[in-house]
Amino acid sequence: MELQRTLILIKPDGVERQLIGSIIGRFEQRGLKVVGLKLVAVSDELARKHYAVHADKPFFGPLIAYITSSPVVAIVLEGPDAILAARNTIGATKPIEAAMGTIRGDYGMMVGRNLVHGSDSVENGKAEIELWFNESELVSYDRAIDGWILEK
Ligand code: D4T
Repeated sequence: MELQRTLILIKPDGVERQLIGSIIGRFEQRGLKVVGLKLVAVSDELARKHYAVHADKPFFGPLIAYITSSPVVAIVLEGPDAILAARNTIGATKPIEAAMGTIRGDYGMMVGRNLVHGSDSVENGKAEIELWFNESELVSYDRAIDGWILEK
């Protein structure tokens, strides 16, 4: 297994429905480590950069309106195969198709209100973490000592 990082966003519906703690809890209980965490009021520019791959899709306009409608929680998680572990914890894109026990399966119904984003590849994860976080906002987790390393 490869040690990876993934960018997680708790989207506006998750924040508005006061599910921040429950959602972060799912990842923590699974064993993924939080190495970055902040509340972000998303600008139109940041939203468009994050979802650039969907720029020509019919749902792009509503998607940008949705992600900029309330603050989001941006999180960097680290762990073995973190990309796949997080995506399996989140569940299928359409909540109606997501398995029970996943975040989307347990809390959602609508694809346009699907609660959480998780990076879909190591490469995209790196680019997304760079887009949302400065290096100084991230800490490292040392599995050998089972603790976070704080560089001051
Ligand atoms: P994100 O990127 O938010 O983690 O979602 P997924 O990785 O699971 O799914 P995606 O990239 O295909 O979709 C991005 C985003 O667009 C919304 N969406 C998607 C939508 O509103 N209508 C649609 O038909 C699809 C496919 C939901 C997630």
